[in-house]
Amino acid sequence: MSRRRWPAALCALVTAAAAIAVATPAQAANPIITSIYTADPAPLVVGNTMYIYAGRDEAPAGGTNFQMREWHVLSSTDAANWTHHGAKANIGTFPWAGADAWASEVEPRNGKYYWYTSVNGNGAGWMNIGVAVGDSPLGPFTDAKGGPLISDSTPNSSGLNIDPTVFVDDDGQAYMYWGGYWGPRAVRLASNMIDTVGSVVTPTGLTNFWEAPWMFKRNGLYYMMYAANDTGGCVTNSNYACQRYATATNPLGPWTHRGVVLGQVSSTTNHAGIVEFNGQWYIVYHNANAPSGGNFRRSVAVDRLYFNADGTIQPVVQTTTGPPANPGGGGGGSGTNLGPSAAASTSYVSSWESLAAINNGGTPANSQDRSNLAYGNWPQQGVQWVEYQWPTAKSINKSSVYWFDDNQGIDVPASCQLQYWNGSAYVPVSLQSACGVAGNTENVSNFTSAISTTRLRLQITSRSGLSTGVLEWKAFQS
Ligand code: FUB
Repeated sequence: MSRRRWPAALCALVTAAAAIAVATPAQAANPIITSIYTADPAPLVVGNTMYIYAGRDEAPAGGTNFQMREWHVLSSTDAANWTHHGAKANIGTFPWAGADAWASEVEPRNGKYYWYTSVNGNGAGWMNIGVAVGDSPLGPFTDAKGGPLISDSTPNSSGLNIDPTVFVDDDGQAYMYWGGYWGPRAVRLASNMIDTVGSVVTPTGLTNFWEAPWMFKRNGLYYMMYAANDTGGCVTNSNYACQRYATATNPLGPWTHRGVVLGQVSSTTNHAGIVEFNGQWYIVYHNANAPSGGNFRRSVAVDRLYFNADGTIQPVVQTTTGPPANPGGGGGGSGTNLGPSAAASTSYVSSWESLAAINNGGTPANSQDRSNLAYGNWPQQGVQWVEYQWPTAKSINKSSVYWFDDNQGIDVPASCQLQYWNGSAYVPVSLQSACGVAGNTENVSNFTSAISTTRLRLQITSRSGLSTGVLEWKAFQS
């Protein structure tokens, strides 16, 4: 696959162009958006919404190189009907960069959203990894670091420092994988999410790795999907790429190659992400199938992804229809909500608020909605908790929490943790992604496997100088 460098230029124009923000519905079909060309999609689930962060292809018809200056965001509450929110970051977001808004991924942590990007710096070397940060999935995003997180001068960096994928494990340790030109790399990230910790390592076992890693965890097993371009079961012509995958029992490997997830697509590049949403798994990828599309005019598509009972992944069936609408059940969970049948307790409740709010079955309109009571713990700060207790053990595989924010002393928390009583102690529930702290939405937590317990606890850590509250907390029977 040829890649040509193009001169760093036009930053100011980029900023102006990206300021045109739109929120328009897109059709339920593949590609999911055809009003512009989009590429390198990275899905993220926050509450009952799936977001896709994607680059924009602006090459003219017949163009022979990438022209990419912006990163756009789409969202959906059913994985079929998509809203285009426009460009939420661009090359101008990074004052030290000059061109090439290539693949990116957003990772939430501590109530913030970190957008890791491949971008061409102005200085020596070519591609760098930058990181922007915002307070919501839609930003606004600003440069978090003032310079690249990874560059050609990073010891043991990849031959092409592109395509970051960031993963935060249950113990809070964050990892970043990235790389191109057959050079995968990995490094630990600090809890501030904008510094690396320790040495850059070269992971082993990612057979035929070319670029575009995507990391996730399911049932305690780590998965790494990545683009390969070999002709030994991957593609018919090595100008194209497929998505292979490997698994590991340690986040830094060693990895064991498992096969092809997504075969050759109609564009030469192949870049994808995998996510669980409303109880089903999806792959988000790009192809050249939009009208007048091409290798540098790509478009994002979404399809279902299926696991076998042994944890291996079935090869994806690429469709033109996209997946059927999956709005989830009961707003954030599809099983029976065990909250209303539980006895609730808490470390502290303000005398004018009500603990009964958390399991009285309300559906808040937003985080300020007190119409069905509100639980708050002002003036307490730091760690507080609410708990459900049942007379007999319940099997639970999902939780959702709607945070209270009174725009005064109570705000969404800095972090949260689900814990359960194992008969002798409270222990953390293993979640498929970090406990969500977004306002104005249900923060759904899928457990990596169902737990059986009589007591489920939601531990809440406040933001500095603030207290916390809950409007509704659901615990779903598996
Ligand atoms: O879109 C530019 C580059 O092409 C990405 O960074 C790669 O993953 C490939 O899709």
